Amino acid sequence: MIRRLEIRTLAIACLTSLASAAAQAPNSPAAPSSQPADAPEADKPAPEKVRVENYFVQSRSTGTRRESEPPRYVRNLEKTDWFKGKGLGWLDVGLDYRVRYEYRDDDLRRPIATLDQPFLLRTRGYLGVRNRFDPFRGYIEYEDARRVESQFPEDDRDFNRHEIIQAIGEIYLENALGDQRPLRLQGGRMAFEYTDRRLLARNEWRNTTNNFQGFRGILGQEKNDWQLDVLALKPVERILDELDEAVSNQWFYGAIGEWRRWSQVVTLQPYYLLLKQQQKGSAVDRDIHTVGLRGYGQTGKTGLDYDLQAITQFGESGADDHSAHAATAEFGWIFDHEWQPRVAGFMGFASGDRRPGDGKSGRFERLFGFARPWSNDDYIQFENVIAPKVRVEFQPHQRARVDLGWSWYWLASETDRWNAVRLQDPTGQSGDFMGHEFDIRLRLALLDRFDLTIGYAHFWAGEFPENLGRGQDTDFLYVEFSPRLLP
Ligand SMILES: [Ca+2]
Ligand SMILES: [Ca+2]
Repeated sequence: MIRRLEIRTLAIACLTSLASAAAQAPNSPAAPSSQPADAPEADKPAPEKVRVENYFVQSRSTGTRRESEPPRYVRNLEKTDWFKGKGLGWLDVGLDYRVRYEYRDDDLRRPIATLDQPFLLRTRGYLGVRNRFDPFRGYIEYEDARRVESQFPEDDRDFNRHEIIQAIGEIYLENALGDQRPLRLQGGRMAFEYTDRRLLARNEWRNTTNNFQGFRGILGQEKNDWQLDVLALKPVERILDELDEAVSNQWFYGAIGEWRRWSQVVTLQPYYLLLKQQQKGSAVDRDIHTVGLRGYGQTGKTGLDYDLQAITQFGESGADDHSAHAATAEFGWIFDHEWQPRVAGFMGFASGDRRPGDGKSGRFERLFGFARPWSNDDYIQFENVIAPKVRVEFQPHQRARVDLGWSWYWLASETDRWNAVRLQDPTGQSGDFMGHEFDIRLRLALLDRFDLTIGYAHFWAGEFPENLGRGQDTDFLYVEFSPRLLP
């Protein structure tokens, strides 16, 4: 109870400081952003046309940087050493490899407490055609994901051999909505990330990739002052040794807006998402509506940045009425020092279900998000959780970045499940403290084409897992190499 009160005090303090930050924010009209956009597409100069102002601002909050489209490992052939000047600027090509050694001692997600030391191997390839047969464009991405040296059975987190994870046909109308405001209509299989990646993500940390099949319309582009993306898709089920298939009894719809006109102060992302599931086997009929608003930005030269989000859900889940909520808030400060240290505080909440069989479904539906920013041990998902965090990051060298943090985790409802660890006490007698975690990571760009990441996390189990027989601490160390294959 005392901890709950502390959290409430912390949340109030967060909101109060937001209000004062907003009051201090410069009220100037938006100027174009000086920060370059992620996407290679957006880097493209606009010859013979008035260069459109770039309104895009990247959030500084932890782990929320979206993968670009095409992904970052993809290069335009005109910009590579080998193919420069060969007239191949209409071809995007990518080759990517990653190997990660993991030392996991007493991983609570496993049914037994033991040491496992797997190697995770991932190979990806990408080919994209644009600017040549416009308005027709096409993109294809291959992935091979596998794991060796583990004592546990294969699963779809680590394995998906020889799979086409994207195959998109596109109609691209460059100035359909105004100068440099394209309209893109896509059909096929696709992988993407939206907002802060907590609800929709490719899941870059994991060996396998989230993807969908269906249709997407993209109105505008990243540098425009507004953008609207509409989705009508079926999630793709990963099948280990066979070709993946669209989930037959699910549809996923969405409308995701971005308002960047005021991006010097705030970028606003309102969105509506609908997951429709039909009864099949043990799956019940579900209609889960999600309405959310995220706002992030930086406040002038104060060094303060913020990232705030509120989400509500309603609908039906089987015979139950669904009503769930979630919110996240992060505030960071960058100090004036050559290492650019940033100190941040985060607070996250997602509701849990109060009581099984009471006709109400209260557990937040996490959809298709990226769980990694919640916990380095992959223990926490965006449901039934209260999680405050403190983080520090700095850059001691041009080629080295360090970040570390401490996180605490409580169940939002002590009668609901801790899903990643598969623990639940419907009586609520086992407490609500899941545990706390320290993590540290060093990222090195060793050579121009070779990245090395070393990370460590320690998890101290709290009263909830202890009372249910899983009170072991967890040590998790990893070393990850990823060479870029195209010069
Ligand atoms: Ca497959
Ligand atoms: Ca219930």
